Amino acid sequence: MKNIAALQALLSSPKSIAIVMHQRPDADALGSGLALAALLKQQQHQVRVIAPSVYPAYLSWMVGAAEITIYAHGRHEQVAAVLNHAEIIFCVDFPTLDRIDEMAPMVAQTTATKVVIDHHPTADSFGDLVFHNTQAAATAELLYEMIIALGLQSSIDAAMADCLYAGLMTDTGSFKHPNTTAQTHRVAAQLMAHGADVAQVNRQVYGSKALNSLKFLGFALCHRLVVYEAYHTAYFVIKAEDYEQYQLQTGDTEGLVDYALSVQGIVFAAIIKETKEGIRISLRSVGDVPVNIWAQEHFGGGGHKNAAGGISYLSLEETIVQFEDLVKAKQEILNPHL
Ligand SMILES: [Mn+2]
Repeated sequence: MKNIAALQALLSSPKSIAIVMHQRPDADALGSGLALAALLKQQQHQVRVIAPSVYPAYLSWMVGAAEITIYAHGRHEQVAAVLNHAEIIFCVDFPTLDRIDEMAPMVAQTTATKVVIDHHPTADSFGDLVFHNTQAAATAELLYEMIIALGLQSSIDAAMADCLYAGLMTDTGSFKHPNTTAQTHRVAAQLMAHGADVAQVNRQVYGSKALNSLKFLGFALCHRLVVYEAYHTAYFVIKAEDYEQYQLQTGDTEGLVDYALSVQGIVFAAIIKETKEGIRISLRSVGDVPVNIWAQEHFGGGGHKNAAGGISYLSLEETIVQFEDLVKAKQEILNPHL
């Protein structure tokens, strides 16, 4: 594996290490970051894990989650101190620094060796040592391969295996998205051999929903779903008042977009969400509908070919118009038979 000898050399003596994941971390970012932290701690490194913003409550079972420093919780100075003190900064599950928002300049200006571990398509990767593989279904898959290449497989315990398995499971939609490969299944099998409790991870991630979030799902399907059959497109518009009415927490709209994509004949789905930071857009597609390019072109974002996101600073109404214009402009891709 390219760069692995350099990483091995870097880690050959105890170091002060910061692990940074993307904002609003998902199970892959969090699971990979925490598994890496546990591994490095075993190797006598001093490790701190930083998240730009809060992680979903259904991931709080992950080993070390409680010790994560969350920048958005007023920990600006603490985060700056950790980053400035670090000799190595691992950047996990994001390809460009804008994914860590306000923390971007703080990471960029440090003298630490930046090690990127990621699987998102990108034109310009940053970092001194880059482990980047868009064929990996999840960062967790790539990280597992790195651990093997480093010769540290015997260090993987059940708690770490659970974290990595959660990343694999969620980034593949439970091993059903087209990013799922034979290698993904091999890594999953290895993680089970290392003690990953598949039923328990499933239950914690998918089977521990707050009742209000399920009621919200019913409401959103009845009142917030728009289906454009002619364009093979379906999307949800989630208003700020919906968050309040259903007391939604971070992660409560996770997976909602898949319901739009599961409608018969739909190849393009979206959630348009009113948030404090702006109008967040999540895009999903099936087949040859490149939503990462559309997210980049129209909403300043990016991601994978079939799963991407971005943000709009227009009003909700204007963003919906912009989205509908996009759908119309792409009608030949969305409906080759029009
Ligand atoms: Mn990922």
